[in-house]
Amino acid sequence: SATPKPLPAYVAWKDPASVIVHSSTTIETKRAAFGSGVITPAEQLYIRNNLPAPDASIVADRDAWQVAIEGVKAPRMLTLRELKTMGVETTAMVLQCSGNGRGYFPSKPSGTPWQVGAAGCVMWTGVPVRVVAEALGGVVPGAGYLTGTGGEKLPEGLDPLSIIVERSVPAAAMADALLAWEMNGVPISLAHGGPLRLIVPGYTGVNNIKYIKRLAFTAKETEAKIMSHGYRISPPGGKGEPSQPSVQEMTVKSWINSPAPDAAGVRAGLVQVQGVAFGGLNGIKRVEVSLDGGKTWNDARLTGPDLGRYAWRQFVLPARLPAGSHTLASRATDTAGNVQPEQRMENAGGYNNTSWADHAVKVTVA
Ligand code: MSS
Repeated sequence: SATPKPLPAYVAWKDPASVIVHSSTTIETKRAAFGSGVITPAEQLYIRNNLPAPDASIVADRDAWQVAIEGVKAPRMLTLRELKTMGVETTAMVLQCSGNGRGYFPSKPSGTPWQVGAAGCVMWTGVPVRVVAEALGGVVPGAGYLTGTGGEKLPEGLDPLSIIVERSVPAAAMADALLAWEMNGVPISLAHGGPLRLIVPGYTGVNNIKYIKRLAFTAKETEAKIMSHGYRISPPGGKGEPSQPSVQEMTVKSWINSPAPDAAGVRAGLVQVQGVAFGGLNGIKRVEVSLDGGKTWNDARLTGPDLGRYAWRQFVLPARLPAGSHTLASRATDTAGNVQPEQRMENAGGYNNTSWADHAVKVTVA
């Protein structure tokens, strides 16, 4: 239907004009709402919850929040108050849902048909996970994974493993991971995982556990269903299995935000073609823009501050567009030389869409 859904109560503070409400737990930033600055304001940032958000009472006394640290020599509970005494770091990072771009899969995989807006670039402040591990005597030998558990209350009568939000990432990801309490300079809202969130830079959204209640260095991946069968790269038509690759590290991607696909009133003449590019674990070396659907490419200029390899870069190509229809596309290259592919990698869940062709923008210039 054409009537937009209203914002649910726990995110009533979001800007309704900037977002598409798919459901109470899936809210996307409109492509045309992304601005030219590097940081995405909280009011515009997308929302994805696998379970309903916990009660707001968990952010009433933030410093009292407790997280269990396990798989270290001296495992214990730590309060947020204690974590704040242990160290502090700020990292800018692209937070992107694993299914961002699913809406461009012609196979229409089940799940939210996100276009570009299940992503944003945000600043996280917290204590580095490695600092916490060192303070507790170091990681136990043989721990190959970092496992985070979400603090949602689980519905009764169900096998907890079938529903709990618990994910494992390779322990190496610990190098830059944070236990974060601020987002964009203010305490993390409940909707984005306050009071405390695990941040794993360079990894897709699902690996960044909100309201984290347990952080464990483990020998194996968690057996939670969201890990073993969810978020797997399955062949088209197939089902998720533990043997398939998990959706973890992000790879090089870019898209144009302005002019937006449905932009009205683009006038012939000089146009600033703008968008964002990021490399997942790597920084961005180059962005090219095509004004003819990918036949020819021009080097765009990176604009704004470089907030590190996990942040996105804004880019611009000033272009003279004559009246008529144009297909604009962008193609990014990361610092390791990986080039954004033309085609998506087909998979049943509609994950990891980095195709520049899928993200191309058709505009009509008057
Ligand atoms: N966490 C928790 N705890 N829970 C849930 O549900 N989800 C995921 C992450 N984390 C969850 C968590 C997802 S899935 C995502 S994207 C993210 O988160 C989002 O975020 P925000 O803040 O935006 O909402 Mo896909 O891959």
